[in-house]
Amino acid sequence: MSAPVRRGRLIAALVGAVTLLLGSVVAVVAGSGALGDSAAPSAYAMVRGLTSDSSTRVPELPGTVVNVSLGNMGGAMMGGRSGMGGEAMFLSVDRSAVPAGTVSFVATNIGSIDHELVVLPLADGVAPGSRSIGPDNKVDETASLGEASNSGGAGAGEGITPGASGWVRLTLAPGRYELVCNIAGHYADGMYTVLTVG
Ligand SMILES: [Cu+2]
Repeated sequence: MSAPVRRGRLIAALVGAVTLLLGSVVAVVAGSGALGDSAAPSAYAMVRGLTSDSSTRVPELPGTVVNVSLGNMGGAMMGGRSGMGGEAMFLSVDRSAVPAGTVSFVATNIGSIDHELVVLPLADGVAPGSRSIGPDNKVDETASLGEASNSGGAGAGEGITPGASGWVRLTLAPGRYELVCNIAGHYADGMYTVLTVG
């Protein structure tokens, strides 16, 4: 047996091994893809939310900027309701007190369902979270000073989608304010916090 023949068989064996290896990698990728589509919708929504987050460009906003995080635990499978006695959703701020004047709110949805930010006055001595909830599962927002509910834009809209941000610029007098999400059921599930303006 000559050397070239031996080398030829070796190459053939290597090509065969590589082909088998590639085949199994493709099978593994295809398998995990099918699993991801059918068995893990919340994980898919989370990844989609994280990737679309970077596509929201928030412009330079005037005054004191308050960053608001809107979110919910449990993902899409929870269907937007906790079923565990509330507090399954949250609305949090990066600062709880700001000077009076121009205040810009940037609301970012880090959850898996739509949310919004509504700014309401809060009377002295009244605890946040104590508003009465109507038959539509919302609180009265007729006294609203403004809202960020526009995905990737300013002001009012149809709700901020997962991963997106909305913003609103307000002029606030000294006092207490309650920041809420007034999508049906969300206030009852814990989406409120206090902002003190002074
Ligand atoms: Cu909400």
